[in-house]
Amino acid sequence: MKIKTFILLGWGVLLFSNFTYQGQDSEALSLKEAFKNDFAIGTALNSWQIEERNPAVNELIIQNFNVATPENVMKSALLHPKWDTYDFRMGDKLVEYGNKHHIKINGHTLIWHSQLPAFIRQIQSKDSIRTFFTDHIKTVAGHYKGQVFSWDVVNEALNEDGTLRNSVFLQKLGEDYITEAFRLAQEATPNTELYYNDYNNEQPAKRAGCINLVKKIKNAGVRIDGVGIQGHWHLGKVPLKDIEESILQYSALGVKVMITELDIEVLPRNFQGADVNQRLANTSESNPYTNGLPDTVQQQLANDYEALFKLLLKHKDKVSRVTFWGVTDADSWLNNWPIRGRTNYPLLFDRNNQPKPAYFKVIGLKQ
Ligand code: 9MR
Repeated sequence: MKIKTFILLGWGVLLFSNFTYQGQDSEALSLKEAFKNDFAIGTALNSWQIEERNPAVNELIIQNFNVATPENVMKSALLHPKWDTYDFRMGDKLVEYGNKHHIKINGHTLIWHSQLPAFIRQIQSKDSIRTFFTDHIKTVAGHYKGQVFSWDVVNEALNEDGTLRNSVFLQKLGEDYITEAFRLAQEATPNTELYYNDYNNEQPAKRAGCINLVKKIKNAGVRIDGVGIQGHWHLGKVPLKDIEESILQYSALGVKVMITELDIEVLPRNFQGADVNQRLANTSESNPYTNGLPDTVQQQLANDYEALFKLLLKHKDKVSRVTFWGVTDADSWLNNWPIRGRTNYPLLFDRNNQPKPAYFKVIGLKQ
C-alpha cells in the first residue's frame, strides 16, 4: 500500500512538473523545438542518464535536446583501459540511446592529455606513444564510424597564451600531432564531422593560437569541420564581446562554431576556465548558497543566459550547436570542481528537475 501511494505520488509530481511552472505551461516548452531553425541544442550525458535511471530527468532530456556529448564514457581512460583492451559497452549504450530518442551523438574525445589510461604513465618511448595514439584513434573512430555524428578529435591542446600545451603528445610526437590526429580520424571515419574543442579559446591570445591550429590543419590538406568554444563562464562576466569576435574570426576560416560545454558558475572562484588540475581550498565563504540561490543571483543568471543566447541567435548562420555541460544543477561537475561538495547552480534546470528563470528567459527569446 505504501509503495503504491509512493508511486502514485511520484507520478503526480512528474505530471504536475510537466504541466505548469510559475503559471507557464512547460509541457509545450522545449529548447530543441524553440531553436530548431537556429542551431542544435545539446547536453552532456553521464552514465545514469544514458541508462535512463531517472524517469523525470529522462523526460527533460528527450523533450529538450537533439544532440548529446558523453560527459565521460568515451574518454580514453574508460574506453581503452589496457594497452590491448577496449571497453565499448557504455559508449555503445549511448549510441543506442541516441538512436532511440533521435538524439545525435558528438563523440568526446579522441585525444586529450587528461583522463588518459593509467598504463600511459608507464610508457617512455616515443614509438610506443605513437602506437597508442594511432591505434586509439583508428580503433575508436573506426568502431563508431557511421554511429556518431561528430568527434571532438583533439581537446584542450592550447595554453592560455596560445602556445601548445606541454602534454605527453607534444613531448613525444612533436607539434604536428594535432594535424596527424585529424588525418587519422578522417581516414577512420570519413563521413563524421571533426572538431577541435577548448576552453577560454574565445579569449584573444588563446583564440589566435586556435586560429593558427585550424590554418595549419587545413594547409596540410586535412579536414577540420568546426571549433568548439566550451563556454565555462562566470556570473556577470560572460565575455560577450570576445565570444562575438571569436564567432566571426573562426567562421571566417570556413569552419562551424559551437558552444560545447556551456555552464555559468555562480560560486566564488578567482580564475576562469576548466583546467581540471586546478583546485581551490575549501573555506567558510566558498559554498554560500547551500539553502538556495538568492533571487538577485537567480535573476542575474537569467539575464546572463538571455544576453548570451541573444548574441548566439544574432550569429545563428555561423553557430551550429549550443551544448550545456549537464542537464540539471544536481549533476553539474561544478558541484565538485575546483572544490568538492559545493552546491552550484550553473544550468537551466534546478535540483528538482524544474526549469529555472534562466530557462524561461532563453526560450522567451523565441516566443
Ligand atoms: O564533467 C567532467 C567530469 O565529470 C570529469 O570528472 C572531468 C575529468 O577530467 O571532466 C569533466 O568534463 C570536462 C570535459 O571533458 C572537457 N572540458 C572540461 C570539462 C569539465 O572539466
